[in-house]
Amino acid sequence: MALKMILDCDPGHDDAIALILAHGNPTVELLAVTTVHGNQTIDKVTRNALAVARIAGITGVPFAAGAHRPLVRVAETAPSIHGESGLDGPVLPEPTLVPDARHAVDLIIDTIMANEPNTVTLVPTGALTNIALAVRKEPRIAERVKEVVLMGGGYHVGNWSAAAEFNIVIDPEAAHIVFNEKWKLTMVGLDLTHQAIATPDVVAAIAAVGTAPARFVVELLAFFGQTYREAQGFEHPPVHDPCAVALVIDPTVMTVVRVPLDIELTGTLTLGMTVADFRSPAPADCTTYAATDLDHGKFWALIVDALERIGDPE
Ligand SMILES: [Ca+2]
Repeated sequence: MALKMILDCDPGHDDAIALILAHGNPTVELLAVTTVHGNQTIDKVTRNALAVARIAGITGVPFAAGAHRPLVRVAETAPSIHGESGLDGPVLPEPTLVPDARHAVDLIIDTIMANEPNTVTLVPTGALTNIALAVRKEPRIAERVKEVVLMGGGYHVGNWSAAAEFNIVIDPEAAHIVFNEKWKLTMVGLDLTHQAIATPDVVAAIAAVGTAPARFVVELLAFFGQTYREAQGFEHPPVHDPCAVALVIDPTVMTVVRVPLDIELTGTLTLGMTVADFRSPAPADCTTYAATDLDHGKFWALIVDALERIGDPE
C-alpha cells in the first residue's frame, strides 16, 4: 500500500535530499510539496524546491508556496548553513514546473480532506508555520491525517541556541500549536539526525550511482559539509530532513519512544526548546513520540536506492 505523503519544506540542502528520497522511494506516493520560510526567504526556497523537482524528474505533483514569515516573530534565515540562495553549491536549473495557484495552507487542507481518513502523513522539514495555520483554518485535519512526522527539535541538544533547534525556534508559537494537537506526532530531532552523518564512504556510495541527480547530491553534501565544519564544528555534515521521510518509509530505520513533548515559549535561554518529559512512563493519552537511535547503514541505503531508481531523468 502506498505511503501517501505531503512534504512541507524549506530547501535547504537536506530538504532537497528529503524530496529526492520521497520521490525516488517506490512505496511513497508524494501527494503535494509545500514550502515555508526558513533556510531562506519563501521566494528562494520555493524556487529551490522547483529546481530540485526538475533535477529529480518530479512531475504531476502540485507544489505550492506558503507562509513568508513566522506567526509572531521576525523572519530569520540561515545563510551561514545554506548560503545566500538557500541551496548554494550546485548550479540550479531553471524550474519547469509551475507552482499551484493555491496557498500551501489550502493545498495541505485540500489534500488531506480529499483523501481517505488516516492515509496521509504530513512530513514538515521546516518551520511549522504552514502546519499551524492549516490546523487552525481546518481543525478536522487533526483527526484526518494518519500522523505527523517532523524534522525539528531535540530532547538534549540545540543548534540555533544551546537549547533550541532552528525549525522550532524560528517559529516557536507555530511549533506550540502543532505539538499540542491531538494527532500522532513524531519528533525526529537533532539527537537522531546528528547520527545521520554523510561520512566519506556515504558520499562515495552516492557518487558511484553516477547520475546527474547523484552528482547534485554530492555537490550539496560538499557545500553542506563545509558550512557544518565552519559554523557548527562537525567533521562531516549531519543530514537532517531525509531522516523524517525515512522513518515513514521504514519504521525499523530508527528507534522511537513515546514521550510527552512541549515547546518552551517564555524561557529567556530556552525559547523554542522541545521539552521531553522522560520522568516516568508516558500517560495513556500521550500522542507524541521522539526518535532516538538511527540505523546509519539502513538510512543511507534508502538514499542510494532512491537515486538508483530515479536514474537520469533528463
Ligand atoms: Ca529544512
